[in-house]
Amino acid sequence: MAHKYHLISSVTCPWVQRAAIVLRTKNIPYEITYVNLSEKPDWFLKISPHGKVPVLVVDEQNLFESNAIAEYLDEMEAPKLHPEDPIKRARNRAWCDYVPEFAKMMSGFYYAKDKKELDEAVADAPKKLARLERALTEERGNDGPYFNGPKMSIVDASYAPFFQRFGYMEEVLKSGVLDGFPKVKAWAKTLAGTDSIKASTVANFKGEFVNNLRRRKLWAANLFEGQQAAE
Ligand SMILES: N[C@@H](CCC(=O)N[C@@H](CS)C(=O)NCC(=O)O)C(=O)O
Repeated sequence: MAHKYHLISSVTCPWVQRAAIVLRTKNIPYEITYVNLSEKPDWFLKISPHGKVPVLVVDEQNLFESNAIAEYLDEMEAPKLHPEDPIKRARNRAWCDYVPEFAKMMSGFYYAKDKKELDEAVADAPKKLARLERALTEERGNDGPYFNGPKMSIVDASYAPFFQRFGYMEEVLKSGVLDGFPKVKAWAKTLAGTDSIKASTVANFKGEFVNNLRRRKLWAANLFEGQQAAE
């Protein structure tokens, strides 16, 4: 019998988006509920051990942590996104483990409190991007366009949310930091054009992203001055 999936989300969360991309890539129908993380409802606190999204309610049971959710979905639902080969699969998992470090670097761009912090984030980026460029060169042995080759994987689902937000920043910042990493740049472009990734957020996601910067009074909001906010 097909399982019933209910994703508990917040609009701009990249970790929820990882789960949503996996669900969409596998064409799994799911219900979604958005919670306000600044006023967490009691029902949410009861089902989320860390008080964080995502939570995936599977029938009557709750799963938390985006990586565990992605792994569960890959075990349960076809098609498999992890590679068949155990070594490749373990290496894919290792690159998923690198996401939090990568995310810290990328979010340094939009969570910077002032111009100095943003400049530091730009200066720090090449170190992390070089690791990914090397991974894409050494892991793949083909022209992609995804992390392992022609097929989407959990690695793609995990990095895509951060490249998407970084892409919005680059539209206005134009740091050109990806230019030194052609494989990463091409990968980010592929992810940005992938339907299951485009469908994994609310429709006016860029507006929501910019609203969030404004709400949190982050320095990067200045870069989007004059751009229309989300409704
Ligand atoms: N390691 C977690 C991170 C999830 C996370 O940080 N979620 C944020 C929203 S993007 C959250 O729920 N924050 C609320 C809080 O920390 O109180 C995962 O991968 O699921």
